[in-house]
Amino acid sequence: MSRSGLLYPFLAVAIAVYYYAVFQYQEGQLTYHFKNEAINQALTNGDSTLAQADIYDPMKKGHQKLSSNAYIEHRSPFRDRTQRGAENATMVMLVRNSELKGALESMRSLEDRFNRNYRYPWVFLNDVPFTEEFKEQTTLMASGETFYELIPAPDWDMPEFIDNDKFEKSIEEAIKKEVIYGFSKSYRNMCHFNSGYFYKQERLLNYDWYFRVEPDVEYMCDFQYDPFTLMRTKNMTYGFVIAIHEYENTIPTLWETVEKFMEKYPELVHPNNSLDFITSGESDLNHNVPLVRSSSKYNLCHFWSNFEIGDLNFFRGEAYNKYFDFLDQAGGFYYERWGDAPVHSIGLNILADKNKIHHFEDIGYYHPPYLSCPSSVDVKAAKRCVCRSRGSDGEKLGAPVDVNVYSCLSRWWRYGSGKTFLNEIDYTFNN
Ligand SMILES: Nc1nc2c(ncn2[C@@H]2O[C@H](COP(=O)(O)OP(=O)(O)OP(=O)(O)O)[C@@H](O)[C@H]2O)c(=O)[nH]1
Ligand SMILES: [Mg+2]
Repeated sequence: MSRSGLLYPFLAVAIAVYYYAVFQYQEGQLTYHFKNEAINQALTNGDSTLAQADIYDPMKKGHQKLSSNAYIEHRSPFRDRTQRGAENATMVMLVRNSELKGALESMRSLEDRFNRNYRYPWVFLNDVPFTEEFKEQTTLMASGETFYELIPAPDWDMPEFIDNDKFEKSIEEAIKKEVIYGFSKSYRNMCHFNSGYFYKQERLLNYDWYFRVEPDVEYMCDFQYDPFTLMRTKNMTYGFVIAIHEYENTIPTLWETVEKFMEKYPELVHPNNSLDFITSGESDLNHNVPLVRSSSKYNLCHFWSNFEIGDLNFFRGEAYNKYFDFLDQAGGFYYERWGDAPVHSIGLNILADKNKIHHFEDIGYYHPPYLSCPSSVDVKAAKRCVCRSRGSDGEKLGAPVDVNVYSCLSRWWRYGSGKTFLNEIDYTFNN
């Protein structure tokens, strides 16, 4: 055969090979496309068996790796956020967008130690809208539903009846006297809001119980029970962990205002109140060290309100609201720097039955600069406590605050609902 005679069969074979290759490639692409579609469909339908069977296997020869991370088990969209805990309760965090990292740290700790087994919702409150980043990251950290609420301006801003000049002067004065957070106007709004408005927020009207959480705190022991259920079944109103003294220069006229309130509304003072807790002054409860000086009958003791588990109906009730309105009208949230901790606390000490206030002695808790941790070795082991020895600033932390001289806990044991012993709770090894 001549050379030119070979050319045509050769061209025919080359064209056939070319078209075969193109066909194979396209079929491969199509199969790949449909396979991805099928996987995506399966993922969307929640069919994880099919999805997983076809997901990228790095050991399989020639198995194309998807250009997304779809081979990672696709959890988030199907994550079941249905509440498992039995109570009509929520976590609540007032927080700024800039505190996202601290919010995540607190959430991580509370979810791991408690909420992952109960999936109670989280309600986030803010005086400005939450950023998408804040919402996305906190929702991924939460086990339950999440809600993001913008506080209405009238609930956050300084009330109109406050005299602005007097307010500005009080800020200058507070700066001179080095009152803690005295320079900050927003801190005053925050304390005012936490004292009289958090429980009025529309979202919280759906719930009976709240657990207040702040950014940058840590829960250091497993809960091992639902504190909301404990509160309900033991008929409690309010739970705290730490009780300490307030800085007197933040509240120069708070106590006289409280006394006026009690004179005006004697019928609201509970017959089984815990006024002795906040007015007694013997120093044997303080290692015989003189008490923090106070110029009024108020000994400055209060429950540290960055941790609270409470009955929202108590705060929404008539007695507390008359009390808050009375204090509000006196102006001390803005002319002084009244904190929500002494305001909540004194309200409870006057208006609630002292036996309905519960000291959570078995929740290890850290809010800089103090920590509280169970002292029993057995309880610490059974509840898997890891009590921090250093603060978030790296400073070595002393012993738990509970029985140091700034703590008011011993006074609560004498004048409040008494001391319960941890070994009344069944933490034995075999149960
Ligand atoms: N949205 C919002 N939240 C605030 C503002 N100021 C304070 N908060 C929140 O209110 C709570 C109390 O404020 P903190 O700054 O922790 O006050 P504190 O506990 O007395 O002081 P620290 O020792 O700094 O923790 C925290 O949950 C804060 O995130 C504010 O201006 N806007
Ligand atoms: Mg704080």
